[in-house]
Amino acid sequence: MSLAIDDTIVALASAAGGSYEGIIRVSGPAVVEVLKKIFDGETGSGDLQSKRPLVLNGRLRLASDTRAQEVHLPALVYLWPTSRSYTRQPLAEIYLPGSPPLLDLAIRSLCKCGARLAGPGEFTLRAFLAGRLDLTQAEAVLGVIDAQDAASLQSALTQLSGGLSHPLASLRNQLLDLLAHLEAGLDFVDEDIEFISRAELQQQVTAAATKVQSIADQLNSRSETSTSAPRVVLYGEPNAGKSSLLNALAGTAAAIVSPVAGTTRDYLVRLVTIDNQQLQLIDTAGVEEVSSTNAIAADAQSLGQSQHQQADLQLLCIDSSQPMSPWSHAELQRNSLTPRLIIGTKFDQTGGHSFDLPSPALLTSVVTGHGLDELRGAIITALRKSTGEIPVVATTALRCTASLQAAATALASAADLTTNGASDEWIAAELRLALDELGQVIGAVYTDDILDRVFSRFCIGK
Ligand SMILES: Nc1nc2c(ncn2[C@@H]2O[C@H](COP(=O)(O)OP(=O)(O)OP(=O)(O)O)[C@@H](O)[C@H]2O)c(=O)[nH]1
Ligand SMILES: [Mg+2]
Repeated sequence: MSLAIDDTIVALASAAGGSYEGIIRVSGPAVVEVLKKIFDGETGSGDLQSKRPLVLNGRLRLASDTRAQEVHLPALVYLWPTSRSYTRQPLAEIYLPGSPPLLDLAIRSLCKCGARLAGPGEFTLRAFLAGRLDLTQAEAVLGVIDAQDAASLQSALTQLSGGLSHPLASLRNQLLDLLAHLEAGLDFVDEDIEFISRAELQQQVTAAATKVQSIADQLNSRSETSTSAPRVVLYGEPNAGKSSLLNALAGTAAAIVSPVAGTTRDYLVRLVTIDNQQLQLIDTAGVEEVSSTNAIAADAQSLGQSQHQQADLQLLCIDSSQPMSPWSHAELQRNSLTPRLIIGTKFDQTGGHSFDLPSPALLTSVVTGHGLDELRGAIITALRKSTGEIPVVATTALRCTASLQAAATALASAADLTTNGASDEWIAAELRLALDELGQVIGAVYTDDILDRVFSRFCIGK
């Protein structure tokens, strides 16, 4: 990967293959000179100091390999002639008829005029090197391009607008201030001048440690799941109506439903999209005491249990047409760390009066459809609350979890050292470690290896 930014790069920016229009992007100090050699056109309106590009209408003159005469192509050029561009250097986007051989010829001609072919992600790399984006935002650009559904697009856009960078950058600034105080104190150690009180130091370091740990935990839970769709697990006693509810929400008869208690023996996963959010809806075997001689039932119980533990959201199903069982009573009392919704099923059989369910229970019926829309809404609201405030794209979670955890650990030990009256030097060393790790996340500290990992996944032209 080339970190040079003083040559001028060119690449196809639109999707490969034939189309009505193709876009070629050129960036570098020589953009204007390169264009002058090959483009005839009039300068449209535009203000050099504006962030808006100049719009040039004209023709591109290309020397054909097969024909003696030049090929003249109608072209529209958007030109950012100063540093007010994506890459913070002169940049042009050339709109041409989208024929692959013509676009190819245009790119080769631009190379003959002084540009060179760009590598993968090199435009975004330049934006990063110029300080326009940090690394998490560069990854978000890729997240936007790769987004498969509205939810992942939303995460990528939030990250692009600084969702992860802003809290991390302000944390780094705060830690840099603390470090400066400590280091100033070290310089005057003989005079016994204190630049920051121990109590203040302890309070700030502990707060930073907690914050970084919580971000690390969020990223960690994100990178562990193989699919980004959150897991919503239906559970409850046999015959409570779990499989019926799965079928109703999934809109297909995926799970077997029957009046025989203990119908579901396995677990069943269905991908469901509600309000543009994709989720995995998981049906489990009804919870019951099973004798150790019934191996299938025992297996069903342990499979259900493990799904239940891995849930992002649990849906406790209780038959609202029956008096509440001791199991349901006990289950309702149990504190659950995982967010949970309580659903009173079979509402159509209650004659409008369900048994004594607690008030936040949602009453549903798969026969009349009662409460199903409310349930869909409640699932989405609960998931948005439970998946944390900072959405991140999966590649960032994978790249940064270890760094954030290392930063959190260093800060926790800095907090311990402060409490135990250790010397400022030790505390400063831990702070430096944390700063270095946080710097790697946003790219304030980077190595070629880190840049390679981030940008090699990009396609050429981005
Ligand atoms: N009237 C009515 N019957 C329902 C409703 N939901 C489920 N049932 C019936 O209740 C019985 C049990 O439903 P299932 O969906 O199989 O229950 P389950 O919780 O999956 O049961 P197990 O798999 O055995 O744990 C079936 O006969 C369903 O037709 C409902 O909303 N209204
Ligand atoms: Mg079932």
